[in-house]
Amino acid sequence: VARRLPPRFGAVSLLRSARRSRGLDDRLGALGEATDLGAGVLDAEGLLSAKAVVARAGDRVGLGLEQTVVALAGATGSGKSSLFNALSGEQLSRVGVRRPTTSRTAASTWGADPHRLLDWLDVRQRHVQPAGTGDRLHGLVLLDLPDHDSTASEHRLEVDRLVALVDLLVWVLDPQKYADAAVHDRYLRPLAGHEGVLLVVLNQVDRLTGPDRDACLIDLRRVLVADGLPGAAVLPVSARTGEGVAALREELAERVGRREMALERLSADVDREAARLGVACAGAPAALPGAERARLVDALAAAAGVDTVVSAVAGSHRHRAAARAGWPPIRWLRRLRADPLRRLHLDQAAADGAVSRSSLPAPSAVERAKVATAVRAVTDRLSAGLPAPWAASVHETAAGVLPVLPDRLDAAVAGTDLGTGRTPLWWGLAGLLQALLLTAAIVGAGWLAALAGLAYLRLDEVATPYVGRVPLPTLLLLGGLAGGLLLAALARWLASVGARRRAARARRRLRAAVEATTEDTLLAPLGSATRRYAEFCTAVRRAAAR
Ligand SMILES: Nc1nc2c(ncn2[C@@H]2O[C@H](COP(=O)(O)OP(=O)(O)OP(=O)(O)O)[C@@H](O)[C@H]2O)c(=O)[nH]1
Ligand SMILES: [Mg+2]
Repeated sequence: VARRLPPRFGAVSLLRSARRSRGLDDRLGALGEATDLGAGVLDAEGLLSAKAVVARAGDRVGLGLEQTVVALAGATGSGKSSLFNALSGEQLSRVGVRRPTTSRTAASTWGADPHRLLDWLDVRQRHVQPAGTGDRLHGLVLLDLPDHDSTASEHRLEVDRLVALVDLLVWVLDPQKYADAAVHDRYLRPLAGHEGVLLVVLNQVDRLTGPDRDACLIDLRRVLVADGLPGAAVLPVSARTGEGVAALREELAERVGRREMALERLSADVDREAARLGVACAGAPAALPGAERARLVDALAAAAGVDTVVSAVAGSHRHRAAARAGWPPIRWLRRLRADPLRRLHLDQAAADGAVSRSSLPAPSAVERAKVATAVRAVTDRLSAGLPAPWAASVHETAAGVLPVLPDRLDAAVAGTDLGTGRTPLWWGLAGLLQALLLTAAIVGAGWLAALAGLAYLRLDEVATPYVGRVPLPTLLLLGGLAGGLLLAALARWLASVGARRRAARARRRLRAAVEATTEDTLLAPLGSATRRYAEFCTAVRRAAAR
């Protein structure tokens, strides 16, 4: 292989091109990443062309860098086929007076087996130069394209297809049509800044006198500067007289020998796509201020019925305290009423996992509106600095979450341990005391009834024990009743103190649960939508960095 390589092509060049290829590899990887991150957010068509560049680069590099594909492109009659023949040293392409002449791309190749590459390019008409001819052009795959400005539309399609694939473009212009808008707008301006992958040939200079030729070249340069191609190489050539053909061959030999045209071309494509995607990268995502976050959690907590649950916790505590330590004769009245927590399906049975959905009333219209407003405020804030498509994707994420939010919040509330499981010790003691006091009262009452019965029946009175000046049965009855009522009042007061404490604890826990749900269900997806934007822009910057 070394023997067949052009003399300039040494180890240094090989190393350099390996480094370049690695750099390009990284940039292509980044471009691929950017298209993945932009999928579903950015316009699909814009992403498609970036994806195509990544795919094409893989194919092209896979075919090896030993060969360089050069296309002769230009308007009909500019002399592409004439130049193709001149460079090939043979009449390979038909040169005609009927326009257009060339309708199918032809290839002329020097060195290495070109067939895999030409298969990929889908060029059928092939001429392989015999070994030994034009050693300086070793590795050149020269294509003679149809005209781009053809009356035959398939010509233009073929030109566009190949212009996207080749490594180096040689634009063949002629003195009459060199400034045609068609070629400059459509093909040259998009290469702005990438003069390295372009050669401009002014053909048919034999038809111009000396001063005209200079004027024409100066004007052509002016047009190229306007195209954004001030550094483009311009070669005056005549395919007819052979003038400038040697210089063109030399220029081609030099570029083909570098074996970097393919990488340079792909690199230019990556630049173009990265610049296009980068347009959607102005601005940075904003952070969410704490106050706004708190306002959101407040609104969601209200909509989730936290207040209702908290007052039910307090009510349930008082209810159960009264049922255990209240005045026994009226306890049954208590039992007729349901525990406020059970009514919401948030009693102990629910906490044990038996119930996964509460029976909290659905949020009111006002609460729902408040939730929507708070979510919109947060979404607006997070998407404020983002370009339109990314801001829209943040809003879309929020819109997707909004409908599931009530159920998630309800589940969070239903799953919160409200701390109502433990019953205070004094309830049992007070209950026992209430039983004793009631028993005393009943005994006293029975005793007094017995005494009254004896008196009614005029039987002898049994001696009644006294405590001080009060008869014992009377003391038992009145003391039992008064003690029971007093104890019930005391229990009621204690229960209301406990209820307040428990309500406060339940509120803390519920708020924490709502906050966690807000974070998981809403803020995390919104965060990943904005993070995706940041990652996209990082990838685009990596793709653009040479
Ligand atoms: N005077 C002059 N005529 C030329 C030159 N090069 C080509 N021609 C003539 O220009 C005409 C068109 O040449 P082609 O080589 O067929 O042009 P082409 O660009 O391949 O045209 P299409 O295949 O139709 O796209 C022919 O008559 C050529 O003889 C040149 O350098 N000087
Ligand atoms: Mg032709």
